[in-house]
Amino acid sequence: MNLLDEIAVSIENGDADEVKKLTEQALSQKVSAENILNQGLVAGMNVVSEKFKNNEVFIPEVLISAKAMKAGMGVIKPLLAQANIQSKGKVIMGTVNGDLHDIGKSIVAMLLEGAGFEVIDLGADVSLEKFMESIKKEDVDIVGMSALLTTTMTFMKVLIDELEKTGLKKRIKVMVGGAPVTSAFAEEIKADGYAPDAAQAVDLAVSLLN
Ligand code: B1M
Repeated sequence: MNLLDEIAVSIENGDADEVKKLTEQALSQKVSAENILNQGLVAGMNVVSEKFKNNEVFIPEVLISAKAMKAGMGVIKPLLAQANIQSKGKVIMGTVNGDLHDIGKSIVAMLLEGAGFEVIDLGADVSLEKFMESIKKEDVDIVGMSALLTTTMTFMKVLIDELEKTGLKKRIKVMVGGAPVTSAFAEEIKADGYAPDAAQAVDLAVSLLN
């Protein structure tokens, strides 16, 4: 097995120490950061993502693998910035105002990152002002909102209305998700897309930008 395959397998195994060690080893053997990213880290995370989609692994395993991926990302991130590698797109993610549930949102953010998107994770309980400030500051392609409470999912329409009012909705796609959210609700509030889980959220983000 070559080093990049070993990195991918270690991501699948959720072995952060091994991923970090192998990533450093690959760099010392002059493997490019881009190859490590695509053929090692992202390849491993893609396998986990597929298994998650097929109910072969579950949330704890995804979180452990995502943490392992982050260990490798930490090693190559400075080099990727220097190499100016094209990201798939820039996504702002947040759990909506008044809602503290951030586990699902974080999984979506990690899988998007694993798939090659640049993700700005605003965390949980994100106010309209904070969303708008970041959207205006960063040249984002997609805004992702997560909500777990029936009482907070209504915030999603508030942000979409604000994006429409400010003219930003014309160039920014909005995706929504979270346990109480449905595709019918997404359609009603004029979101561009809804995904029921993190793996499908990645597919959705890719399709929104194509
Ligand atoms: Co809360 N809680 N909680 N809670 N909590 C729920 C959501 C609830 C269904 C439990 C219940 O009553 N059966 C219920 C909501 C009822 C409703 O509104 N219909 C509830 C309640 C009522 C509350 C409080 C009000 C309780 C209280 O204080 N009385 C309170 C509210 C606090 C607040 O937010 N203001 C509260 C608090 C909490 C904790 C803080 C204790 C904790 C959250 C910890 C944290 O997140 N850091 C918590 C938890 C853990 C839960 C449950 C048990 C689990 C949620 C979770 O993490 N699921 C939940 C019950 C349940 O869902 N079974 C419950 C796992 C996670 C991976 O799934 O977030 O759905 P999920 O994400 C999925 C998909 O939805 C999708 O991908 C993810 C991965 O596949 N997805 C997206 C998510 N975001 C997406 C975005 C996308 C696309 C896909 O695009 C942008």
